[in-house]
Amino acid sequence: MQRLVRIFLAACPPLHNSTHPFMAKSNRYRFCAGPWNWSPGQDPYGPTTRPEISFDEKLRELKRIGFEAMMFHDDDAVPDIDGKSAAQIAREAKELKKRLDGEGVTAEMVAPRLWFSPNTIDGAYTSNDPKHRQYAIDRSKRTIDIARILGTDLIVLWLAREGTYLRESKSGRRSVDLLVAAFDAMLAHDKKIRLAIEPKPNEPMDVAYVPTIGHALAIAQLTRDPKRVGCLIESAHSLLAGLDPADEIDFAMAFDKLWSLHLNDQNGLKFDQYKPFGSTNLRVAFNQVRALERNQYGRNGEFICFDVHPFRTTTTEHWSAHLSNSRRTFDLLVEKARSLDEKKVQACVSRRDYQALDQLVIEHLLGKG
Ligand code: XUL
Repeated sequence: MQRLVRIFLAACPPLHNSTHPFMAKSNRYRFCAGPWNWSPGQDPYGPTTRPEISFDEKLRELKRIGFEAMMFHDDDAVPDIDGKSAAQIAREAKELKKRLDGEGVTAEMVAPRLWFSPNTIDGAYTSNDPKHRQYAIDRSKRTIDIARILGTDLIVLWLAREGTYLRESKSGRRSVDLLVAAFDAMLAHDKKIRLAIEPKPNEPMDVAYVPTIGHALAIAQLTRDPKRVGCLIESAHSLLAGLDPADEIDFAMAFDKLWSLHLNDQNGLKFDQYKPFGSTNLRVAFNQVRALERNQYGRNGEFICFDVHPFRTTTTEHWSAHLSNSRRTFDLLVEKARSLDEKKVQACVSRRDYQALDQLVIEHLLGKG
């Protein structure tokens, strides 16, 4: 596959040429990354391989590679949030907003990080301990307060520990009720915010309660204001559920509920790999881009976020390459999606000649038509 990627990239003109035929057409896409995407390289088996860099450096890098927005966990925006008063949190969030405005960078979303605290060992909103469930709701309200100050109405909920290691330890039915109660408390806290649920089938839990977009959109219907509960798709999470992320995109967009997107890639059913977009399966990436194009993703101001990490082997001087490469691959695939000969596609479809359709797509990706 890597050889295929090389051949494919070699067949295309360089993107830094501003006269490139599709640059103007694709400029409605705007790009975003989070501070955690400049990670220092640790994994469960070894320590960091790069020094931490400051938030200021990350912001500079984000701008250097032409991204317009940053996404935040609550404690990316206000570090050590649990030890701070509401007033202090508000003060620090305002300082951050000033910094972002000064750089012309938008805050895309804020997400409560509900998987680090000793209060969320047994889950957050679905913990068996009522004090811990209250902690999760109170912290989510602080996240909403930060989002309001940063000027975004989007709260992303990756339900990291809402599931079980052991099915008998919780009731699935009760967990649905608890999730709805938590979402309702957030919706009541601020009448303008929207919740984007980010499903993932496993990791860190053995089995999660909200594994797919279908689950996310179904639970949205049980809340006090279903219009304000949508979803975020992360490519790897769909792949880990054994689904095609392009289908998840089409499904969410049929409901007008795809409010954010984490593009990345994943080699099979293993740990979450955060690989650069298109790195493992270029054709699956192509179909995600086609789905975004046919649904006009971005028309309401949504961003393309890349939730990718540098390989552990990456050295400091190439620290942003996983992000700029993901964007370059995305742009190239936009060109490929726009230049696919739809008449030929339709002719294959009407003859029911999917063998020819398969080859048409392969050769198109290989630069042969
Ligand atoms: C976890 C993950 C997170 C969320 C944001 O798998 O992808 O980075 O996207 O909390």
